[in-house]
Order: sequence, then structure tokens, then C-alpha cells
Amino acid sequence: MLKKLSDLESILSKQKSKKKLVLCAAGDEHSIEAAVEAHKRNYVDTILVGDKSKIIEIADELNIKLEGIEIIHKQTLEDTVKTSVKLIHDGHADILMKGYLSTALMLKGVLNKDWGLRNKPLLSHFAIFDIPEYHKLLAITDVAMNIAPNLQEKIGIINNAVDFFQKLDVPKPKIAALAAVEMVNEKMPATLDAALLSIMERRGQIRNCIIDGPLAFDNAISFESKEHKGITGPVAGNADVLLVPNIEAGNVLYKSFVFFANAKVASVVVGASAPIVLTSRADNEDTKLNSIMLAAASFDL
Ligand code: COD
Repeated sequence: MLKKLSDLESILSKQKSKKKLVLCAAGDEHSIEAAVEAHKRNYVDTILVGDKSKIIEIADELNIKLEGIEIIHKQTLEDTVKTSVKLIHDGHADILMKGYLSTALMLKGVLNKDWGLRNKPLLSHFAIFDIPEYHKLLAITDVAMNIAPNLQEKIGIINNAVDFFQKLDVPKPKIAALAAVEMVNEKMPATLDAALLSIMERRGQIRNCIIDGPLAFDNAISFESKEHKGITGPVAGNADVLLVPNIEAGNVLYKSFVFFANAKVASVVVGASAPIVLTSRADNEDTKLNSIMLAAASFDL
């Protein structure tokens, strides 16, 4: 059972079969370190795709041993993306990880209609945090893939989060649809969407979760704030998932948790036919390794 991110280690130790991780555009010291470390620790078998001489040069500089690690040489980024994604599409590997290329370029490959990894109607980014000040795991979605989701896309994002929480044995996760205030204000579109999502859940149009919104961030995660504002219901003060109105709000919240609240985080893109690890340069080594572990463990949760 995943109650804390530190449980990932024991979940992986009971893994039924070791998964193959493909690092797409491996010519980057930060992601190479994490992908090779995950290989050494036996969490995954790693395949590196990209410019082979650059990969070897970086590994030498960092004194990283590449024994037992397959390297597939590709000269251009386009070939690198296609080869990496196709390895998974064709069933030769299980997890995709972003290396030294833009997120959008890799995701465009993932969304390719012929050789991509589309599965559910919508793919979305899902980040799960251990925050010292919060009483349980807390997820934020979507901080990295869907830029300005409309109502229908927010429903897709919620459904992906619900599927993930069901794997964690939380059958009805509590979803806080965030906005700047807890009252509907027609000049703030996020409050309108949040109110619609809440009523759609109550009417059975969105299932297997409890949605409340609009909720301001403090109402969603603090009992004190909930009491102070006189908000009732099971979500306020006890949210499992923060549904953010757009990528900017999510990205800022994600980074403030890590930089100011000493949070640990793991994240994956969900809704594809395979988990995708999308870490960035701003992420520390722990985050990268946790995200690879979450992706590998997600097969056994
Ligand atoms: N899930 C499923 N299908 C999708 C999704 C999705 N999330 N997004 C687009 N599609 C499909 C569309 O239905 C369409 O068929 C096709 O893909 C192209 O759609 P566009 O033209 O709207 O999408 P793109 O290719 O221009 O952009 C998709 C990206 C995911 C690349 C784009 O949304 C993006 O750049 N996201 C932000 C990535 C980023 O920079 N993140 C970094 C933050 S740290």
C-alpha cells in the first residue's frame, strides 16, 4: 500500500517483473544519473536513446558506469523521440522518460496517432506529494501537460486522477476544484468550472469521487480555514487531489511545495498506454528517482 512515497521502495521489492525504462534524448547529466541509478538499484532496466558519443562523454564526466545498459544511437531529436516512443508502442519497453529535449516535443510524439501511446481520451500529468504539514498524500493535477483545460478536459483530468487513487485503495478520492475564492464569481471562469464539476459529480455525471469547488487553496487543505469560512462537506480541509485551473497555477503550486514546504514528490503522465516520467531540470535527484519508482510501481499497485 502506498501511504508515503518512501513505501515505493518496498512495493518495488515485490515487483512481479522488472520493467524497462526508455530515457528519450539521454544526453543530459541530470536525467542520465537518475535513469542509471534506478537501473543499478534494480528498480528498472534502463535503455538510453540519443547521440551515443554524447551519452558516453557525459557518463565519463560524471564517472557513471554504463555496463549492462543498452544504448540506441539516434542522431536527430525527431528520430530519438520516434524510436523511444515506438519501443513502448511495439511492446519492447514499459516506461518512457524525458531527457534533454522540450516537454512539448516529446509529448507530441506520445500523441502521434500512428505510433504514439494514446489510450484514454485524455492524457494528463499527475503529481503526488508527501508534505510534512499535511496528514496524507496529496496530488496536484495537471501541472505539466494540459495548458488551459476546458470543462471536458478537466473531467478527463479528474477521471485519470480517480483511476490512480483507486489503485491506491482510495475508492472515492476527494477532489478540490481550486480557484482564487470559494464563491462563484462570473468574472473568474475557474469558479464557474469548479461549481459545474461539483454539481456534475452530485448528479452522477462524474463518478467514483467527491468533488467540491470552488475552493481556495487554504479551504482545500486546512481544517482551520474550512471552519473559519464555515464551509461544510467532506472535501474542504481533507482533499486528496487539488485540481488546478491551469498549468501556471499548478506549476507554481508544485514548485512552492518543493522549495518552501520541504515536500517530496513523484509524478507521471497518466492516461497513456504506459507511464511517462516528465521531470525537469528544476527537479532534484530524489524527485527524479521517486518518479521513476512511481512509474515502475504503478504496474503493481
Ligand atoms: N490528451 C490526449 N490527446 C491530446 C492531448 C491530451 N492531453 N492534448 C492534445 N491532444 C490531441 C488533440 O486531441 C489532437 O488530436 C492532437 O493531440 C493535437 O492537439 P493540439 O494541436 O491541441 O496539441 P499540440 O500537439 O499542439 O500540443 C499538445 C502538447 C501536450 C504538446 C501541448 O499541450 C503542450 O505543449 N503542453 C505543455 C507541455 C509543457 O511545455 N510542459 C512543461 C511544463 S513544466
